[in-house]
Amino acid sequence: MGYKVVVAGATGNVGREMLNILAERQFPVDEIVALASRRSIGTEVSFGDKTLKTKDIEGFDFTGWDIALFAIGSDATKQYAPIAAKSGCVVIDNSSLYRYDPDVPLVVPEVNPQAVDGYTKKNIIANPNCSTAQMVVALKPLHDRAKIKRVVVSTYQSVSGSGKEAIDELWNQTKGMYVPGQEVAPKVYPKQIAFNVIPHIDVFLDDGSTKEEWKMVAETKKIIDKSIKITATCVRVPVFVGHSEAINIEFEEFLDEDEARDILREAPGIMVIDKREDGGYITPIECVGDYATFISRIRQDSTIENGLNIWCVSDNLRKGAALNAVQIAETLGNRCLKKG
Ligand code: 2RA
Repeated sequence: MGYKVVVAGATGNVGREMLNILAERQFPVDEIVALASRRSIGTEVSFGDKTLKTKDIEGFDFTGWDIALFAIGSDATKQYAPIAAKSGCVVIDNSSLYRYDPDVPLVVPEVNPQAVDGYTKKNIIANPNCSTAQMVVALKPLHDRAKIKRVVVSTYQSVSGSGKEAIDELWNQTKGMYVPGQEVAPKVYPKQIAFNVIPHIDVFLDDGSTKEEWKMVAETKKIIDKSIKITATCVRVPVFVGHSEAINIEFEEFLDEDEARDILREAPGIMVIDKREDGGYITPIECVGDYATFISRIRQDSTIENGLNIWCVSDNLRKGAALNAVQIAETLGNRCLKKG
């Protein structure tokens, strides 16, 4: 006995990964359907060793379906999530639309699994932003041991966070640097991304921060503890998949680096790779396809009384999106949604 599962946005990077991970983790599926926008109907997508033909999300009847994983962006989510939720299908949404709604749980299963219990208010559960997900996995076990006062984070985010067009732009722009006449002008990004970094993700806000930076602050407070002070600088880098983060943490009390390393080694979802030698740390190219949130460069920050620095890397399409969504479905099933 399993669940009737919908994957909406099945032809996008995240939607395809949702199908891959549902199959990899042998999520109990009795029936599955892949939905896409009209322009992608009929596109074939893989679900383990099966091939699914995508159907039109427009007019789809969600009645009788148990769980819908949404990876369709905020505008389409606004249109279809209420329809699905009203039909009795629990929506696990990867867009930012519902993340800040007090009646919608925002969940990272390693951090606040109990929050899924609140899904009944709107029959919707929100997936956090990719750069938030990996950070809260790293912060929570440390926060439980020595309450976190303040976080300063700089992110190095891959282009896959912006979608397939951005991946193509990095690839073609890089090639174009070597082939005269094949230069590729910036389109997805305001400036060249090949051999460059761009300190601007999402829109600028009145205070000079960007919405991506605001998301990390607001979501971390909702998921872990609203008393934590956070400041973020989010940067786009010429990497295809894998977000990296340099995280500086100030605690209410001293936490020794060795104890922090031991805590992280035992924490759910974390892989510590931390040797003070050439190659003794994780890099984004090594995290691709993995489930783990990797932690390296664990060291005291002696410039403040109770400081610690860590380096955090994870596959933004997996823990940052599709894996977290599937883990929410697993948690929902284990805690409150009976099968079949
Ligand atoms: C990005 N976090 O990396 C945003 C959305 N996935 O572009």
